[in-house]
Amino acid sequence: MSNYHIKHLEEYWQVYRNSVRNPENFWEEIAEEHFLWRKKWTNVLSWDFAKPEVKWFEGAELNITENCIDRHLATRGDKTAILFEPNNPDEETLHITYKELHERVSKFANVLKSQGVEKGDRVCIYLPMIPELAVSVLACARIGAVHSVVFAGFSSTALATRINDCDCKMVICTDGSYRGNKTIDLKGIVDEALKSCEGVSTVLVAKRINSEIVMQDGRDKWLQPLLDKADTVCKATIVKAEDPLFILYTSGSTGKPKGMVHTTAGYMVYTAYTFKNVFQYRESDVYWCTADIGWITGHSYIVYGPLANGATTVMFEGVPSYPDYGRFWEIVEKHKVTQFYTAPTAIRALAKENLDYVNKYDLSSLKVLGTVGEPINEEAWHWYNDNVGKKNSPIVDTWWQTETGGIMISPIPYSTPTIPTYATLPLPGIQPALMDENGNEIKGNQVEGRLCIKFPWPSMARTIYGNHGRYRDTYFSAYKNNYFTGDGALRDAVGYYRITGRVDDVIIVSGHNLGTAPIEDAINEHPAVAESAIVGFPHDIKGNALCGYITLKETGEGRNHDNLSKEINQLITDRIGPIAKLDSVQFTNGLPKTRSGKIMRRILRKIASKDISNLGDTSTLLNPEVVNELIEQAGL
Ligand code: 7RM
Repeated sequence: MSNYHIKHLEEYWQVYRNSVRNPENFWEEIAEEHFLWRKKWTNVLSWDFAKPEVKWFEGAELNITENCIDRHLATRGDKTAILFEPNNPDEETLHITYKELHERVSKFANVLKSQGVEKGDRVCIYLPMIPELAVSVLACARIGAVHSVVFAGFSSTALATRINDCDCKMVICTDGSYRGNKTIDLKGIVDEALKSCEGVSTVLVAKRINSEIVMQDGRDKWLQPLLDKADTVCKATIVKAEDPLFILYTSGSTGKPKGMVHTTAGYMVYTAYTFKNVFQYRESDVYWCTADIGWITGHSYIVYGPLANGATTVMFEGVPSYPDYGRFWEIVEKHKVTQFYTAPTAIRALAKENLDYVNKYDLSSLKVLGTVGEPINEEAWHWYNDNVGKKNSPIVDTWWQTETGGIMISPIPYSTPTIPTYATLPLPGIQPALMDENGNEIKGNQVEGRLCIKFPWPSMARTIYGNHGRYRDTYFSAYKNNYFTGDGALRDAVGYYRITGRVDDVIIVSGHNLGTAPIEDAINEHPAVAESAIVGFPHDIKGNALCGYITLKETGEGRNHDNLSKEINQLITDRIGPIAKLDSVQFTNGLPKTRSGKIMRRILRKIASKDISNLGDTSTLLNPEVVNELIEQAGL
């Protein structure tokens, strides 16, 4: 029997050791016992990081939607698969059972077929967080089409780039979307994008906000009438283990976005296994990940991982601040959410607000709290732990990437003792390594270096769409025979990992390597500070000096900035040392963030260096107006 469900720490270590000693046996047993295969593999793994080429479960045939839906029908047909919570709390929650999901996906898949979509074709999905998003993703998978979900907050330029890069022939969108008390004209954005996308012959439009939109004759079709006519049965198209399942774009530090290609069997096995263990999902649990399906977190841990386990997964259309800052907690209470998974940026935003918003609700259903997306600072960790978890729910700080497909380093809740800011231990099958500047592995504990992965895991991206050379150069050339993550990390005395941030966030000041995270942690301790970001800028003597961009809490507004700067530098001196003091401080109303909540330090670096001639790709910014404000403030 394989060890699919880890329940205590000794078991983790035993499973982990076994997974490293014999990775192929380890994954083969899990694959064999927990999934539905139409044909078994002939070879578990073949790999060569020099090419690079990785294949898992070669020879196997399957359909991932049979694993996520059909096989649950007999035992869980009436169980809620997707619990849809709309933007507006007055609108009704929707409970979509596995049976209903099966019918919806089948119908949608038949519509895709009727519109000429075939196995291997790329379909761009540009939808808000409504059931059609999950359903269309699964409908593509049902017929072996490759979905490319583009987050429906991206601009028309960003959308067009992504449609063209992988030659999508179809776009699926809505008339518009709700975001808090605003609506967004999604169809207008699609129309603008398609002016430069010749390959798109069909646009399927779902109605969401009932706005007046222009339908282009021959190209645009309302989804609902097509669904009404569609057959409720759609035989799953059986695909090969290494057939592509989806493409998902991730922004590079420069240049055009990278279309990461994920394949079918390995991705399914890994996301299912990690979902089960990292969230300790039990049959009657209600799991909620607040991410958007437009990000990898939503693909792996709203759709595929949970559904492969027959789970109930919440899909939330709205934002944390509407109708007020209690919305998340209201939903937790209403649906008795057991696992709650969100991002540090959301936690910090909520921590800025009155605690009454949290305390008003009964959060006692919660068993596991998760975080992902960036290093979580200590203050945010404690706020989450104290006020949401009531010191009673373990926090899983899950480190992973779009490229890794699934969670790589994370505590197993109720097994791994947690420490704030530590992602702790590698999951079974994951072999991390820390590297020094000369490309050598740093062995032992209490060391810091660049984080690599030495051995393939089932859900790793196989290539960058249309550019295998870039895939090799970006991930497999810095450290021979290793996958390079782009992150720095330290390993403490007991072997726990702490991710210190992107390696490009390391700033060398007077010859000292300073990570941005600990300095930001120190600044954030100041009671008036809401959020901060540190960047380096050229300095005649130090090489680099530090500039801090700081947003204040309501309580800090109106305070004298010179005094605040002094207090903040004193905190940094106390926590890290005078070497890490800021040479320049800019108080601001906001920090430039990507739509997935990551601070775009690249832009701050430019402003701090007083070089704004070329700000690079800003199409993924959530709040471009902040950039102008910062530029003005800096007198540039
Ligand atoms: C899942 C996701 C990947 C980058 C990654 C890190 C950072 C993500 C954590 C984290 C510290 C974490 N995919 N990151 N999780 N840093 N602790 N728990 O976010 O492709 O969008 O981003 O995000 O730098 O390389 S992603």
